[in-house]
Amino acid sequence: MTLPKVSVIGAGQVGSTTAHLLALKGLADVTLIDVVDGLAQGKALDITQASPIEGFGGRVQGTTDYAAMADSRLVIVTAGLARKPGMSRDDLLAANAAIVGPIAERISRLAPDAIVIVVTNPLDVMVALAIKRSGFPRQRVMGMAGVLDSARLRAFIAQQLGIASTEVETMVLGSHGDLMVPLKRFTQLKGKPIDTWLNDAQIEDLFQRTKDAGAELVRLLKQGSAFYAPASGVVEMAGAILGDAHKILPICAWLEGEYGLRDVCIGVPAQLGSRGIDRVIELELTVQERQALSASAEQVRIMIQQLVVLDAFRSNNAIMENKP
Ligand code: A3D
Repeated sequence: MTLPKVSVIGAGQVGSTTAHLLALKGLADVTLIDVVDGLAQGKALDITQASPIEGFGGRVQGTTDYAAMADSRLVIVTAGLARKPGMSRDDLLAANAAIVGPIAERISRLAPDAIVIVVTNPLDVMVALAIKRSGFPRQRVMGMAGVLDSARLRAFIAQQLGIASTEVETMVLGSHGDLMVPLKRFTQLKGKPIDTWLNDAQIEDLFQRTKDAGAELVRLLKQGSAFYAPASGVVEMAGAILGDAHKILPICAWLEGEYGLRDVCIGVPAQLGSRGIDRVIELELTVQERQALSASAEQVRIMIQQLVVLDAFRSNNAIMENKP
């Protein structure tokens, strides 16, 4: 069976776990690319050696050569620095912009028809940067964060109630940071609203723990940040795209008027299919929910402005000339 080609840029914790899951689930032939010589090759070889045990047939190859991403159906960008204890995601802005900008240009030249999922932090700003520097339409560039933030909240609620996490439905919108917007009205179990299961103080504690979930893991791990659940989030989005599933997931998208927001990237529900984002779904939000989403978008907008000041949206001609 011919599998679609997926390239994963960055063979660190998130990238290699994503490659592993894509292979295990039989979703793709995977090309893993990293600047560190031997890293992507080694991870790919290791994953390949699991194939007879796990019974997957997809090819997994590793390389330092960006040209290997040619003809990818989907490119997943995980390259960049991860947080260290005490750092916020926003502290990564300039360093990761210098990595993601040139990668987006390479994608546009080497895989011009690809759909792109960005994972590198600060997420919402990196998605905006990838759109600008690739020149791709907004339907084909998105970020993974809402699936993870929602999964974290579902897991916390399930733990508290002692039920299966798959029974919990929720929706976390907004930026991937302190101003993320967990929607209480859209949180339910078996059709019963969350406030029939938990009191307001308990719900607020779980919302706060979700907002702090990344930092909690950074503190515990001491080196690096979360990767198992983030990789699962990316692979859920990849599966929806590769399978043309028209699944509605919370993703980071460039908005052009939806939710009254424009020219900013932010987490919203969207329907995903083989063309990327089929459409952004506009939920009926209360005034307070809308205000929370706007505040979150304003924070992203400030960081986009910081990138404008750094001149990060302009093409780096040196890289364009040196393209492989
Ligand atoms: P890490 O394990 O350090 O891997 C990053 C990899 O990127 C390293 O192997 C680097 O060598 C590689 N790299 C750096 N520059 C380049 C380049 N130009 N081309 C190719 N490869 C390069 O980090 P990680 O995998 O834990 O995290 C990766 C990124 O994802 C970080 O920015 C994290 O903050 C972010 N992240 C986001 C989420 C979200 O939910 C949005 C979750 C987890 C991690």
